[in-house]
Amino acid sequence: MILEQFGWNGYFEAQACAGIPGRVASANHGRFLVWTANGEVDASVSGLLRRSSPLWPAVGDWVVLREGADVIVKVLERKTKLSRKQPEREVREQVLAANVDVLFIVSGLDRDYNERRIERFLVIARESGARPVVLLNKSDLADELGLDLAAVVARTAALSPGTRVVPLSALSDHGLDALPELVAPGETAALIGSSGVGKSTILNRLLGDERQRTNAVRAWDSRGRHTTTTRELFTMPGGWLLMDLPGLREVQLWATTEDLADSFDDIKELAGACRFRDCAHTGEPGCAVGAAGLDPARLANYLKMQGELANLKQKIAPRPARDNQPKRKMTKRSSRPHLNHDS
Ligand SMILES: Nc1nc2c(ncn2[C@@H]2O[C@H](COP(=O)(O)OP(=O)(O)O)[C@@H](O)[C@H]2O)c(=O)[nH]1
Ligand SMILES: [Mg+2]
Ligand SMILES: [Zn+2]
Repeated sequence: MILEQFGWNGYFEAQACAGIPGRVASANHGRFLVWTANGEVDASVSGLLRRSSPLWPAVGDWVVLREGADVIVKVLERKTKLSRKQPEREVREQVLAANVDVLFIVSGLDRDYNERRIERFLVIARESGARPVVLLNKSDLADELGLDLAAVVARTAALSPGTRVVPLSALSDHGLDALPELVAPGETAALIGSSGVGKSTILNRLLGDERQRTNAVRAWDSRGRHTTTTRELFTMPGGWLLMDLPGLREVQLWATTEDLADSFDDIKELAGACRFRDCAHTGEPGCAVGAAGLDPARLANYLKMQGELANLKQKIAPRPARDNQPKRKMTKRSSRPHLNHDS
């Protein structure tokens, strides 16, 4: 069955309902390129879904189209969901991608390499439910940059014990063979990282002959005008799928403090031995975390993200209703979020 080539499985089958199932291969200003068993459809979202559903389709989503119309009437429950806090003042979740099984966190070994950013992406991955793999691209530049590649790999691996770190060079094809082995047929992987780290180059190399498929595709904008957009989801030789996400330099967390703690196993374990149960690990007497001699930058990054998440939790906590307060004037909601390029 062709849908299986797009990642369809029992999890989604169990939710199927009347209509035509399809997978969102790209999302662009309220228009969605949807793969169905009968081919590609350029779809919009039904008025009812727009008004009533908290789920707005994201790339990777399985959706249901109304029979005979290019309209999405339902978004199936997601297996995993990659989110960040929308980079605006409003405290809202932005789903970057849905149903990703493996998250390739890509760094360039040139100026982009930043352990703190990798730690942040690891928390995002933890929250999403996808298995993270760290890719250190542009290994061909290591000599030129005076880097000891093995040492950088070891340092990166120490950020998250158990997480695979793969050095590679998309330019010279070196190390790329490791990637397909990390994703089972029918599974979906996604490439995330700053702009310029080589995500599209990696995708093109893995596609081989089919590399022209990364070219822009024709699509329609929200006013029905013809535009071009970039496809985001690709079927790969070997039967897996790969998603190329736009460059994200800044990722504000949309996660819980538990996701953070799980992502920093070392700190979590040490914290159990702190004298005070609510120790903040900022110089308290008997602090086992402070005494352990961790990399201060790693601890500082942990504490920074912890502060960010505490703040987020406070902001999204529902405020107690007060009947005697004057009703707030309704303000027009901004249009639904779409994935914007940050860098
Ligand atoms: N030296 C070197 N350059 C690379 C490598 N991979 C990608 N690049 C270059 O990095 C630049 C950005 O690549 P691109 O794939 O567009 O990055 P993206 O923004 O993450 O999609 C391009 O000029 C690529 O040729 C690599 O392995 N080694
Ligand atoms: Mg790109
Ligand atoms: Zn402590």
